[in-house]
Amino acid sequence: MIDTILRRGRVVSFNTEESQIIDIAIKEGKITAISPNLKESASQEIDLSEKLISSPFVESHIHLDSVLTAGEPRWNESGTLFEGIKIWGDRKRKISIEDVKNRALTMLKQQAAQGILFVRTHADVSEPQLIALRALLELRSEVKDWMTMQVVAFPQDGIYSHSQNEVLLEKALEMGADVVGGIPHYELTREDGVRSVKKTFELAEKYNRLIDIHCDEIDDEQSRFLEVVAAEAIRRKNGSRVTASHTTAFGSYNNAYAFKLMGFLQQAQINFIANPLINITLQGRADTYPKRRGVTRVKELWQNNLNISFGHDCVQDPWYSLGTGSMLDVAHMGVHICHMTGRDEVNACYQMVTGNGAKTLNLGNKYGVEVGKPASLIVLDAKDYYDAVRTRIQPLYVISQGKIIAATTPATTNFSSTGIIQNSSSLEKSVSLSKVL
Ligand code: 17E
Ligand code: FE2
Repeated sequence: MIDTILRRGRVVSFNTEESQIIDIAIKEGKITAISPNLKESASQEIDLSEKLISSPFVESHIHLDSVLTAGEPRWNESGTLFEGIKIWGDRKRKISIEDVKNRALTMLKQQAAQGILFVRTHADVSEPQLIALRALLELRSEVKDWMTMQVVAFPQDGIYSHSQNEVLLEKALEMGADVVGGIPHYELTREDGVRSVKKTFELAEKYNRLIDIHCDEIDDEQSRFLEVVAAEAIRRKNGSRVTASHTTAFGSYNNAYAFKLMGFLQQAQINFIANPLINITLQGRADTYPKRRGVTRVKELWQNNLNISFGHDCVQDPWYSLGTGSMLDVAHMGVHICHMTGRDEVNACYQMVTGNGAKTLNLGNKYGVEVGKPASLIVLDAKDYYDAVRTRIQPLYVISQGKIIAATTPATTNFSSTGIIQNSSSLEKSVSLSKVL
């Protein structure tokens, strides 16, 4: 017996933009059939009325340990990365397991309601108790039935800036972090930065983990650790397991160097993550006019067939006091600041918050709307991907591993030219989350 059938949903091909109306059968959390007209019946049947079915959103880069702390203990007045690191340094002296778990769980529910079912979060491991890491590892197992989390051991203050940080990073891997991080541009010297990249690769090999390095997150055109990351990946032939996050300095490199580097990046086949909302706000702060956009060469990386995804990076924290967690907000900002306004380019930006993120996270068979895979998908009231980016609409349904974990009733507006509105209660928007949360 089939558990659930989703009737008359619309799938759209990324390549041809052709759409097809299909039914999807779900049994024991998996997709068992996809066909235009399923004969079988199920205990739960949902008519999707030709609404768009999409793979879920993937949040490939967020710091869940610092979410929802904006203003604590003070506001970031300069708007810079470095003031953010200072403020977080003060805030993290007061963190507890409960504090981190409560804020992170609130965020994960908000993300799930917006169609995100896969999240890679950084956990600051340059804090002697490793509280953020412990909290996020606990949460990773507590939410696994509805949300897939990856935790990066991220040495926010640098690996060599403090004698114990190298030990803490390795301890974090022993404790079960999925990914090794680094922050070479924030090490005390260029040499320490190079050494830190090598250390990250050594640890990844020793513990068989993925790599995600905060790399060249600065407007300084002399910040050139991306070439070191690429060189390590070329020598070790592990590019698909490596990610360079931010790489904002790449936007400031001269074209002659950028062109040479692009060739090395193609050899390395590493993944990239840009964070448009945060890159446009944290970078350019030392400029007068014209001010740089502070974002990496997203369009050129995409045109060179390199895998690039978009992340939110922060929601209401010392680095960025705004944000809702929506990946469509992120894609929308990406379209603007990366000049990705062509039809194919907007579609590409949608892929940067879905399939490209899945590739970065090495999700493999866990991701995608296909027979035999987990039934994890979203339903959007949008004509196509382009329309979804334009409207940034919240999903009608979010289905995780076969269960409907969130359903949203769209807001309706009653318009009256006479100024008399009959029924104002229908203006209310409601979001319901099922018991699994
Ligand atoms: N830490 C960092 O080094 N860079 C960032 N963008 C954030 C935290 C959010
Ligand atoms: Fe980050």
